[in-house]
Amino acid sequence: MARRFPQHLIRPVTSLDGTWDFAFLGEADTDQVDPTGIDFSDVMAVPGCYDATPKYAGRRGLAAYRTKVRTSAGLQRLVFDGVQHWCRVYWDGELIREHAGGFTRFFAETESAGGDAEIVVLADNRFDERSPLHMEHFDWYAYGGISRSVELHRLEPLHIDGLKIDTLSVAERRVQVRIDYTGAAPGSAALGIECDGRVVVSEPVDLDASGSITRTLEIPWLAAWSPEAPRLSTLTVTLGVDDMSERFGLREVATANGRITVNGEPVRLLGVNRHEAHPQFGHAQPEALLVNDVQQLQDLGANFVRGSHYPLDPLFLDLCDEAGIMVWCESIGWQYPVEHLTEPAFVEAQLAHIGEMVAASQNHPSIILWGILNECPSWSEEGHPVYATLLGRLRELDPHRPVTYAAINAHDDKCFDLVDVVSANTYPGWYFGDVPGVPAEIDRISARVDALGFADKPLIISEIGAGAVPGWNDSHGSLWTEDYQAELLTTVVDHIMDGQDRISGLAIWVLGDFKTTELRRMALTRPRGVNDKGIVDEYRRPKQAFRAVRERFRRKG
Ligand code: ADA
Repeated sequence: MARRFPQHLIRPVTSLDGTWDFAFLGEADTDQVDPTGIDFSDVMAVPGCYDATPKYAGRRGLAAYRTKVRTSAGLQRLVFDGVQHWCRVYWDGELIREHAGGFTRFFAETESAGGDAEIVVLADNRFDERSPLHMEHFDWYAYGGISRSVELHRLEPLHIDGLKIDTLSVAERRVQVRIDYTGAAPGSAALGIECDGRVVVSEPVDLDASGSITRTLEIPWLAAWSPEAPRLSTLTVTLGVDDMSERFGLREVATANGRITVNGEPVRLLGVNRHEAHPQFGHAQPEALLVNDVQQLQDLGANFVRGSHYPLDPLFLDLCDEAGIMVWCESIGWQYPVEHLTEPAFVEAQLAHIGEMVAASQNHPSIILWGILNECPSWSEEGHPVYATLLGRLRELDPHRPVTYAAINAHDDKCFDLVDVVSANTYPGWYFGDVPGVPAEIDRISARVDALGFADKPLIISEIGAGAVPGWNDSHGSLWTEDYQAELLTTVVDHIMDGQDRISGLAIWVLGDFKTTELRRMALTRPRGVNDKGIVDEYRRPKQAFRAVRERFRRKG
């Protein structure tokens, strides 16, 4: 995978990134497709999104990818970092995995006798009941394809499935390490744990049916991770003859007295929302682009980014860990209707997706907040139990990070009792009111949240912004001009930085422009078919607002 450190030095791993055989099957009925009989007449980059390429731009339907591998006999694990947005995986014609969700890592496993094998992936970007997490009305274009890296791992019968490192105490440099494994129980194996190349544990362990080993360790040379000094450590586990490494940072996140704290210090989050989209690559984010985005966040003076509205690329998170940029990482969602939100199949799919999100991202110290369901019916009575279930699962999986969601209407929300941090999206001066009214609306939200009884919870303005057609200005400072957007955002930033103490965080909507759904109703309010509330355009060229916000973030930060 494109990461900033190797995860396996012993386990044989082959990157399958490259150019795969490809066929666009369009409206084909997936159940009728014989994976061994496909006419692969084309090629496609992996990672990549087929419907972002000139030949298949905008096409919805089934697509087939094929590659060949040579393996030694034994258990094989294909690791997919993300396939959009529903897929089936075949190994030599045999179905070994089905997956929905797009933005999360999953495995496909099989036993092989060794030798040459053919892998076929059927990827589908249509909106139907197999993909309950995706809906066509979302305000972003849902690209299809194998959008993140793919690897082949040769597994030993006893192998590590996951490694979770939690800070228990920064002051005492104490962490808890959980190793999830499969195989060889009952029995025993040699366990080794090294941190930054120094041995911490070397002992035999008994393996049992629980499939996990937990150790609490005090590691005296660990230094705290903070946004100002983002120090990282690498922990390597060997179990039998398998290994896995993870990078982590010693840090505690909490909430106290209406503030988010990192290592006990209150932090003020200043940043932007960010979509993983590009006109030429869709959701596949080349390394150069991820480096670009992080550089741009740093240039802006931002210390915070909200991953809107789905789990983020693992390399982007690595880069945020290194840059000390704090991250809100959320599950996929955008204004699901109540009937959809309360469907048992949808809730099950969200739970699986949340599990995958946490498993893939939990060791990144940059992630200081987990979120769910952007602008969904947290305003409804029916929504409350669903929010309780999903946020409850997040807390169960990770009791060490605060949880939140972005409310569409903070004045009338019914689920703030369930979160650690209250977050409100609002568009004064854009969808309602005018620029001079912006500070008052922010104050009204703060007052309302307090009046609802949540004055002790930190409050984030999780979206606020205005559209600006890149390069467009007129002498009136009209809507859609860069002037108007810059004026609105400077009003927001000045008020939050100088006039308001209640707000703990600001995520401007949005870092970069991005293509939205082709649905007419939405496209008609999105010039160029693009959500152009970016402070840089879709090719990351700064608009006037970028410079105006930068000046303030830098001065005030
Ligand atoms: C909402 C939503 C964003 C985007 C934004 C907008 O707040 O959460 O995804 O659609 O509105 O541009 O209108």
